[in-house]
This record gives sequence, C-alpha cells and structure tokens, in this order.
Amino acid sequence: MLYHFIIIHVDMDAFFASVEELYNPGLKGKPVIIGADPQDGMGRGVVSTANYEARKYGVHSAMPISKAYKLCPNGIYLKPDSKKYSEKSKAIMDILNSFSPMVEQVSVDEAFLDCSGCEALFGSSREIGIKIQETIFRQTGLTASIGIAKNKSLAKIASDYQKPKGLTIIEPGYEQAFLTPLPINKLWGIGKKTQEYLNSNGIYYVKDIINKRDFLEKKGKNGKHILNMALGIDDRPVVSSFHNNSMRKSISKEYTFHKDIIDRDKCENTICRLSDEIGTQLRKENLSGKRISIKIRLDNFDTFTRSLTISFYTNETRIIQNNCISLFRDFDNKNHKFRLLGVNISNLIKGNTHQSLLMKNYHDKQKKVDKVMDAIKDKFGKDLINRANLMKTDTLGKSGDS
Ligand code: TTP
Ligand code: MG
Repeated sequence: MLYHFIIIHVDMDAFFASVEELYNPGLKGKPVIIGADPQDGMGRGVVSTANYEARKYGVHSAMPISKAYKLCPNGIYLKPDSKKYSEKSKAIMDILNSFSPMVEQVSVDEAFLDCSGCEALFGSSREIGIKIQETIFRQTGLTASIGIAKNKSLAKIASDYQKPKGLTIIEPGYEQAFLTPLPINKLWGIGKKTQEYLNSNGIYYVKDIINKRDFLEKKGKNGKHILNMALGIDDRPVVSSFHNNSMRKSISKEYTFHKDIIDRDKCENTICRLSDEIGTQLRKENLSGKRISIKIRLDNFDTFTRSLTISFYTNETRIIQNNCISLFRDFDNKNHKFRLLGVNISNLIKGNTHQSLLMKNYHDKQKKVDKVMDAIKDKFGKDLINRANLMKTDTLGKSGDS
C-alpha cells in the first residue's frame, strides 16, 4: 500500500463563547459576544469571539465592540475569562496527545496532529476524525471542527470548511479539485492586505493564482509561498510540542485608550506599564523570552506590529521596556492618533535569563529591583507601586490580556 500522510487540524468552535455556555447553559441559543465592555455602544475595545447565534447578526472576532453592539444590541456581552479557557484548552490538548505523539498546538483552541500510520490503531482517517470529535465532546462538552489532508495547509483549510462540528477530508488526489474554486482568503496566511493586493491584480480565486503563476513567481518568497499554498504544496512538518504542551507560546498585554491620544510620552508610559506587567508575569511563571514585539493601532484602525529578537532570553522588566520603547520610537504614526498599544513577548523557554557575563552586574541589580517589586505587588496589589518611569502613566482603566 502506498504510504500517505494523515495530517489533522483540530479547531474548536466559537471557543471562548462555547466555554461560557458550558458554565452557564442558559446562554445556549442566545447571541453571546465575548470581548470588551460595550458600554451601551460607547465601548472602545474589540470582539474576541461571538457564538454562531451572534454571527448571524454579522458579529465576528476583532470587530470593534461598538459596531457589534449596533448590529446586535440584545446580545449577551461577556468579558473574557482566560483562566477558564486555558483549563479547557489543556484538557483538549491532553486528549489530542492520546491520539498521536505528534501534536503541535498552534493557539489556545487549535492544533495539528500527525496521525500518519495510526490507521491500524484507530481505523481510517475518517474514523480517527470522528473518534477525536466524540472524545473531545464526551470529556469536555465542547465541539470541534476537524480537517484532514496530506499536509498542514490543506488540513487547516479543511477544518474551516464546514464549521461548526465539521469534519472535512481532502482525499489524496483530490487536493486541486478542492482548492481551485475557493476564494483566496481561504488559503492559510492570506490576510486582508495580501487579499486586497491580489484582488487589485485581478486575483480572486485560488484558480486565478494558478493561472497567474508567472506573476506570483516574480514576487519573491511571499509570492512563491502563496503559489505553493494554491497548489496544495506544504512540506512543513508537524512539530511536536509534547514536551512543553502546557507551556505558553507568548504573553501579551494590550491597552485601548479611553480617548485616542497623540502624546508620544504618554504612549511610552503605557508601553512601560505593559512591559512591567509582562515582566511580572514571566517571573511568576518562571519563563524567559527572546522575541519582543509592540502592537500599535491608530485612530483609523490601521494596526501595526514591530518586533525584534534579542540575543539572550530575558524576563527582566527593564530589558523588555527598553526594547519596546526603541521599537516605538522608530514608528512613524504620520500624525495619526494612537488608539491601542500592546506589548508581546514570545519565543519562550522555561527558566531564567541567559545573558552575557559582561552585563552581569547590571542584570543582577535589575533582578533585585524586579524581585522587590514583585514581592510588594504580591502583598499590596499591582496598582500600588510603579517604577519611576511609569509615574506619568495613563491610569484610566486597565489593560487586558490577549
Ligand atoms: P478562533 O478559532 O479563530 O475562533 P473561534 O474558536 O471563536 O471560532 P471558530 O468556530 O470560527 O473557530 O479563535 C479561538 C479563540 O481565540 C476565540 O474563541 C477567541 C480568541 N480570539 C481572540 O481573542 N481574538 C481574535 O481576534 C480571534 C480571531 C480569536
Ligand atoms: Mg476556533
């Protein structure tokens, strides 16, 4: 028999909202929207997710909460409760690990499994898919959609194809037939900007990409990647995250200003405060990270991220702050006001800082400061104490996790 790959993508349905429905079954059948406080239509945050009932009104993830409120004023609006979601996420990942040793978690509610060669154990790929859905439902009460194909990109497209509770299998040999009629935004990794660019070049469907392959081949690495996605070519392996399954991939904090602001000093203070919160959390969870990013949303909703990777792992507030500030200073807001700022640290490992010996004295001092700050925050709460450079920080409202 010809050996073929069985790559499975599992994506939970309306994850945050479904978990809330589990805890409060009275919500079932009603439109539920998880996200920022809508404040009677004046709220300034965004929607994290909406259940399928609320989606009928046009509400979706990342939409401004004020717009969601306009579309669905009678919806039930809830704030995200990340503790609940990560507990359920862990339970789901444990189940997936019982199906294959090769499980790659890609977000809180989503993972790839390499089940190639598991047929003898679990049956055909369809049977494996059904078993995974049934086990998740039986053990957590939540529904998942599943895509099965010969590689990650195809499996990911397939899991989204018939949501919710979908099971879509792209049989070997039928990949091209499945892909060509799809609109380009169904391909993994084609965001809004790329979609607009391709549309402006007359490319709307996957088949258009293939017809214009010469054009894409001239567009460097990204163009070739898009062409490969359209041809169903993807040789990225499922990288098992078995060893750090329960470990976070990144920590983010963000803050939406109550009013858009232009004052860059105020922005820097907010960035310092968010970096401080991230440092505290890293140390609490005994993690260190290497890739530092800031997120900037302007008053016209254009959103940017700027990142850098430092040469050592850190959990020191000062290092995170300084790098974020430097990223921020390089950013030209072109006279637009700032609406939201965020800080993220990723590329995480368990444990403490690995840094150059030359800087050891400096770091030892900073670590002492961090330790004292953490102890005081633990005892008296995080809002009581701030470093000197945070003193001008906008204290209206609180930042949120994401
Ligand atoms: P998704 O899997 O993208 O969405 P979903 O599970 O809510 O719905 P679907 O059935 O379409 O898969 O994201 C998983 C969770 O991540 C989602 O429940 C909430 C959170 N999330 C955000 O907080 N902000 C976002 O912009 C997105 C897309 C998701
Ligand atoms: Mg999902």
